[in-house]
Amino acid sequence: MNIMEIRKFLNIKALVLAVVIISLVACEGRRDFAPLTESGVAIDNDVILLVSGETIEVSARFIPNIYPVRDYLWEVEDPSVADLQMNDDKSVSVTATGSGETVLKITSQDSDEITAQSRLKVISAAPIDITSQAAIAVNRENSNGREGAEGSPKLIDGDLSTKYLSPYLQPFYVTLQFNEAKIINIYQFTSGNDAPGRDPLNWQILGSNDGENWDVLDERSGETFSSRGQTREFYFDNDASYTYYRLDVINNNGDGLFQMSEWSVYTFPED
Ligand SMILES: [Ca+2]
Repeated sequence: MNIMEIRKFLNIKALVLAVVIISLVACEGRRDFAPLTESGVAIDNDVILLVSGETIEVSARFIPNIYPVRDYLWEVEDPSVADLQMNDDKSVSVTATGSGETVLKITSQDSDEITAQSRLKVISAAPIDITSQAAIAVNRENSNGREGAEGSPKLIDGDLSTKYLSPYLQPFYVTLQFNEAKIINIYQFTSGNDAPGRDPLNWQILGSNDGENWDVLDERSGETFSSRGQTREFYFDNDASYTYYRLDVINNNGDGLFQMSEWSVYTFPED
């Protein structure tokens, strides 16, 4: 390198340095937006139901939907009901230990206002299927009659491969009657083997002790089944016992027929 070349090199270095300094200053001046952090958190389940001894993973959803920047703490109000194990991805593993009801809560450690909670209900043993104790009645029977291959008793025969099929016209309801009043807390629906348009879409579950006066116990809308023969479970709050439970199918999924393979109902064990 001769002297001219060295001078040229030094000048270039000075020029590069100047550009870098100017750029940094300019950037600093432009940085008038806050870095993106979560402004909210949500838990999708309103109620989480567990049998004592079970573990499930619960994830929070952050708003906006970014990888969370803040630190979070998961807690249960009553630690005798469940143990928590926090995971690196900010989810939590919840292990039911006792029984009863408590609140599961996630809170940002930077801000008390960024918080969400779910009810956590723990039952001491598995729910009990009492479907076989019920008699079924419908207001729309299969065209081949109650005892036909797709008559209404096929809805509660415990066999997922048989179904109840009938014309769908409003009003449309199916009633289960028990010999003595029962408290039902959970039900399952199993979709039919074909034609998703015949599935229930919007419905209510009602309870009665005289078959005339009904209390609405659960209401669902826009529920769909992602596959044929799929069993979906629904939990609802109920402390009252009823001899009649009724399913009102407010809308099916658009077909002129209704079908479902199974409707089963469950009660909680006595603690
Ligand atoms: Ca069946």
